[in-house]
Amino acid sequence: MNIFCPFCLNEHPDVDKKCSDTGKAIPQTYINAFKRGALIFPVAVIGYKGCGKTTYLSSLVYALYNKLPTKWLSIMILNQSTLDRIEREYIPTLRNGNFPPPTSKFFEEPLILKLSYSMTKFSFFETKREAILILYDTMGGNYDRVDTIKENFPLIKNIPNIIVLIDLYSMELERNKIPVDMKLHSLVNKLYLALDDLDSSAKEKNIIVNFTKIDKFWNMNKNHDDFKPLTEEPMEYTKDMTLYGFYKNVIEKRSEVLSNFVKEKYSNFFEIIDQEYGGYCFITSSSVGTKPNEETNTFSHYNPLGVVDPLLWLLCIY
Ligand SMILES: Nc1nc2c(ncn2[C@@H]2O[C@H](COP(=O)(O)OP(=O)(O)OP(=O)(O)O)[C@@H](O)[C@H]2O)c(=O)[nH]1
Ligand SMILES: [Mg+2]
Ligand SMILES: [Zn+2]
Repeated sequence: MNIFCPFCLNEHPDVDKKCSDTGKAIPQTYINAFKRGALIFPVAVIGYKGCGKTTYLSSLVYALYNKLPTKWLSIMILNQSTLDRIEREYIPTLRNGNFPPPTSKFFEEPLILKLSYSMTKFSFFETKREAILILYDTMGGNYDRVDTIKENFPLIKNIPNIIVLIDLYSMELERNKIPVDMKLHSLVNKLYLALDDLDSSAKEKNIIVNFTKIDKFWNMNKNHDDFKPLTEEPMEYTKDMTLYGFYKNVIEKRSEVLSNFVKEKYSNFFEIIDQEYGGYCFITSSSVGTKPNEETNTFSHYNPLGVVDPLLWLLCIY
């Protein structure tokens, strides 16, 4: 039987137990889950330099352990390198109120983890499911040009789910240099061209637009009509909701509000996503849940908000 390899995202015979491309061992737990029919979700986190990708991924992992009701979902880490990164880098950094250093590799070795969850599509019908997440952190510099996307992160061609992180507040501060709609459009435009050149296609990708660092908008006057949908805090995940029956609706309703906002304000960006990409969803998040001290780049209170929404949406649509 062929196994979908989490490292090169191609197939290898299961008896090989390692990736012939990278030489890395494919964990037996991964192979077993694959054979049991676990859903596989390769996900890339992309976005301009400093938009918050590494902080977001760290917070996402933290939130999977600490913010979601275990009634919804439980987690297993599938290899030592993922455990190392979580235990030595991601969690201690955030728990100390610090941010991660800038990413210096074009893309990091993926985090590989397994989620077990129940999908209650109807109140009387509960199905247990397994999903394997293969999460790729990437370097922001990749997204400056079409050729750097192609050369530095060609794996994107085989990754069906893309979280585009956007630090809208910073872009708005710089709008005199370049209009925000153009800067946003440019990112998905370059990605579109790179995917075509790599013999893939934007139409095959689910794209989740994540307006991150949303804490920066919280102090804004709530009546400031221009950015109103961004001044609201993302919801906490609470036990009394079910993953499918209720929370999916919450995400999709919110996405509709945000998509109207984007359509109105950043129409070129909206149209390329709406017309040229596959499924899409808009969300907001704050990886730290508080406004950091700008001078020291540290924060005292850590409470990630909205960070699991992209994954929950993906789990619900498959
Ligand atoms: N206000 C606020 N600032 C954030 C948040 N997340 C990240 N930041 C800021 O953004 C900076 C960059 O975050 P990173 O996660 O390193 O960004 P990145 O996209 O991984 O950057 P590269 O790896 O260099 O492309 C941090 O040092 C913080 O100053 C957030 O949730 N809220
Ligand atoms: Mg980074
Ligand atoms: Zn491989």
